[in-house]
Amino acid sequence: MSDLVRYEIKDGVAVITIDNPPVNALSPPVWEGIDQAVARASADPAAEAIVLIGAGTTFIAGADIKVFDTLKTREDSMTRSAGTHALLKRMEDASKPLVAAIHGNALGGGLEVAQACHFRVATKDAKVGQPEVLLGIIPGAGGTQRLPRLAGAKIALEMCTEGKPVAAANAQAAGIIDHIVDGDLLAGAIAFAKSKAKAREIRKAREISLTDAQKNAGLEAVAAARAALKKTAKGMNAPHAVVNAIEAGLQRPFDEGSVRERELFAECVVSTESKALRHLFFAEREVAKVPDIPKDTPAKDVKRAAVVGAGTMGGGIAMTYANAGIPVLLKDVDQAALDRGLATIRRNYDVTMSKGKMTAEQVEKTMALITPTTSYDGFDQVDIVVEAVFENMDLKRLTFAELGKVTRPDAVLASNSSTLDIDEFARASGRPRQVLGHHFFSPANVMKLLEIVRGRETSKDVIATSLKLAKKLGKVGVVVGNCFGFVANRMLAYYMREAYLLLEEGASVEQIDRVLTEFGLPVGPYGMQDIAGIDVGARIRQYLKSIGKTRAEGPQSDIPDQLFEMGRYGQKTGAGWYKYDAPGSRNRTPDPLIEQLAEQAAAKRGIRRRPIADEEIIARITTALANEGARVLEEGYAARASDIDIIYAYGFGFPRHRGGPMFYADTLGLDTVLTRVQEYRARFGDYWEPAPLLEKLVAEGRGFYSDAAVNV
Ligand code: 3H9
Repeated sequence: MSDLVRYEIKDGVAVITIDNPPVNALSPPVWEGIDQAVARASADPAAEAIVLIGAGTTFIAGADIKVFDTLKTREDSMTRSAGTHALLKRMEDASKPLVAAIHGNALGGGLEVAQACHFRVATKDAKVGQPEVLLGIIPGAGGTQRLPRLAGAKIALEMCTEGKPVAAANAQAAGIIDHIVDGDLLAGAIAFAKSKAKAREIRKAREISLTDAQKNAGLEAVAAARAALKKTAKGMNAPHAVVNAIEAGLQRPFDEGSVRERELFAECVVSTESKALRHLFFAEREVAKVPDIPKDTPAKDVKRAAVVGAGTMGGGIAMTYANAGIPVLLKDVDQAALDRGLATIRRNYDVTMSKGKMTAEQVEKTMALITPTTSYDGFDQVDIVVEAVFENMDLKRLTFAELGKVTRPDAVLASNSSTLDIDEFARASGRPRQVLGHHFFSPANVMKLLEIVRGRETSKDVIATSLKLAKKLGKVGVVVGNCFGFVANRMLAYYMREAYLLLEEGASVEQIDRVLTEFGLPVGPYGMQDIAGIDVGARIRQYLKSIGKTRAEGPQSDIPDQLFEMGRYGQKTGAGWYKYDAPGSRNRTPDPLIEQLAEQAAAKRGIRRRPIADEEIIARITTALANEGARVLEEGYAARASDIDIIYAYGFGFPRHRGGPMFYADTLGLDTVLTRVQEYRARFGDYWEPAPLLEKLVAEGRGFYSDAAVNV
């Protein structure tokens, strides 16, 4: 038997322990070990029942995701799944009660293994789920067939299409878990198994037959799920595939439904969508491993924090700390500014409460962690200060000089600047080793990305502390270098440049936004600007002009500044790239004025506006991102292409099923991307210049991801 699966007899029960750290993933030897152990227990006269349990902190977090890379074709997958299905049937046919004892997580294949057991017991803090859809696949080990039989189609559909884990108590109410164990899980599971042996009770999920009424209700739930996915799963296949598999299970006998599941799983596992999502799964875990920051670098536990500036960003950052249970001082220059900031925070929490995501008591408790102040009193007690004052170099320098005096020498001093040079603040503070950027994305309490910007002298401890803190704050922290705009906004400038130029050349604001949302972005570039505020970008441009810089190479459109001068700041003023019903409203309509401005801009540039195909919009915008991403990489401002993909997935909602701008470029083939850059250079001018890294990779026949398993 494999070392990863142990077998022992305890109190007359065969205990099978899966011990494959860190999460007991089902690699082929684990599957094999479980199969052999169950067969042995069935034949073992010393065992009256069988318990399957996980060693360490969890039951089973699913199939080993890396193994999917070895499935190159649908046929590979069909063969492998047929083996897995047969194995689970053998388990289910065990001659003695077989009980899954669940703690931590039973996810994906882990929950499917548990469903093939006769009973499931769990600790009260355990969670169960079918998150496969988040990896672009569907449950492939019988989950689409057994789960609806155990929990009903409606719950199965919810769990399989959303992928969210379910708490033990809810899983018990749904019929997935039979018993919650209070106290020692193994002892409770053994006692439960013995009671079932005594009662000679064995329950096979695959043999549960649904009544006609249950089937009909299930088919109604299928139709409702399909309708909902039209909105939520645009451009994705796996959520639809999982509905089809569950539907097949409602219409056909178990074995036939299982064949359909295998077919659908096989289509999904070799798809680009799944490769992209698997890529992001590992990329997200990779970001925390910074090449020159060893794992044992001391990282401080942040227990108290302060935020300077109670504006939109500062308030959102204070909420982020409070939400994580960290007391935070929130400083602004006067009481009026603080009152405004706190009122916004209160409004945000009220919205959360109205959605049922927080109780009134939780809101009060969380808000009590935010202490407003107009002075630096108490700053000598905090482990970190996040500066979120107005984006102005002099003001920020002054703030850092003050922070250098009022905080402890070991306090981390972070700036939320989105564009300014971190090293300038570091110098001003007099403690450059303690200074770095913590670039949050708006709204800071919602967006998961945190760019951790490394200054010239930032110490490794401060970076390690920031990475640990990001996790505690529920953010994905990505370490980036201190270039202009860092990584996210530097690349965004090229994305926006193309969006503006496409408008001037003949596309409309509505077309560009529609094409990009169809591509999978939550909002197009113009809608995004109207939300973020056209004034924000305009003020940054004004500042850059004053120091002789621009955000991106090439021609710059005047239209954004024209809108700014007209006071059209976006949603908040009731007009921007679109017209809105009223200031603050989201109800928008196209505005013919923008067409006029585009006509004027085109005339000024001496170009004739033309109809632009949707494909050109996607091609230009994604090529601009990949080309600039390549520059960021070769200049060393991002450690890995996958860090850029994470930044775009979490910072701008780049469609996850496309894997991020760098992965997407690889799916097209970098030769195609390079050809496009060359073609655009010939058509539009020298500002389209291939990044040397792009040329080098193409010459070497490589992609951004040299690992062939990731390449598609
Ligand atoms: C599936 O089951 C398909 C089935 O239908 C069967 C078909 C036949 N495989 O996240 P963490 C690694 S699909 C391989 O940092 P946490 C992870 O990469 C699967 N590796 O910990 C990391 O490695 P490293 C369905 C895995 O405590 C380490 O474990 N299941 C897997 O924050 C720690 O992970 C899922 O989608 C895996 N399945 O969160 C669940 N899982 O240290 C995926 C983890 O080298 N997993 N690793 O960076 C999770 O959601 C989280 O890992 C979990 C723990 C919640 C379990």
